This record gives sequence, structure tokens and C-alpha cells, in this order.
Amino acid sequence: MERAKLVERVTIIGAILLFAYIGYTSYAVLQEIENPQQPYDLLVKVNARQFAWEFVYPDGSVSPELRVKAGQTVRLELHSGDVIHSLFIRDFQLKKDVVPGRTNVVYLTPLVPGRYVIQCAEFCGRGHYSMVTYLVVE
Ligand SMILES: [Cu+2]
Repeated sequence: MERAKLVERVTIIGAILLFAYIGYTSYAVLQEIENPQQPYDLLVKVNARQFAWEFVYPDGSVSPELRVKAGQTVRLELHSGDVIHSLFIRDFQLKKDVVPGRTNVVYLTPLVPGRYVIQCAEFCGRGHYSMVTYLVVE
């Protein structure tokens, strides 16, 4: 009976230590995923609402299209004023949810000038199909 109790305690304490170790080592990785930090040239705040995109630049100007220069690293801070949307730029294989009450961040460095479609990839209501705009790389 004493041996069984000892085995039980060692198992419980071992499991606690194992999970604490996994949690500790995962924390830094999760922080990097949730709040990525890297150098950038331009910060653009992206506001999504039913059923349009709005891009706010550091000088306060607002545009319905995202306009950037080729080679520029852009930090996009995603906000939603109503429901969950999803920023999707197919040509860059970039997709990030835009969630009310939370700021999701994504970085983008377009290299080739052009006009790329930005669309919402999360069904957000009756006008979801019309939630399309462009990334213009100059
Ligand atoms: Cu949508």
C-alpha cells in the first residue's frame, strides 16, 4: 500500500512538472505568434466593418484602398468595429482574422508593383460578397 501511494505521488508530481515545463517553454513562442515584433517602414491601421475596409495612415489620412511602396515593410494592425472579418490577400497567401475588441497584427513586404485584391474571407453578413478592395503597390 505504501509503495502504491509513493508511485501515485511521483506520477502526479511528475505530471505537474512536465506540464509546467511545456507551458513555460511554449509561452515565448505563443507571445511571438500573438504579438509579432519586427522592424517596419509603415504602420497602417486597418478598420473593418460591415461591409468595407478602411486604411488609416500615420499622417491621419484615410483610404478605402491600401497603398504602399514596393519593398516597404508594412505593419498592419487589424481592428473590427462590429463582427469578425478576415483580411485575405490571395496573391501574398496572407490571411488574418479581424476580431472585435482585439488587435491582430500582420506584416507585409510587397516587392512587385501592381494591384492586388483584398477581400474578406469570413462570412460577416449579407454584404460580405462586396467587402472587396485593393492593395496598390507603387
Ligand atoms: Cu466579411
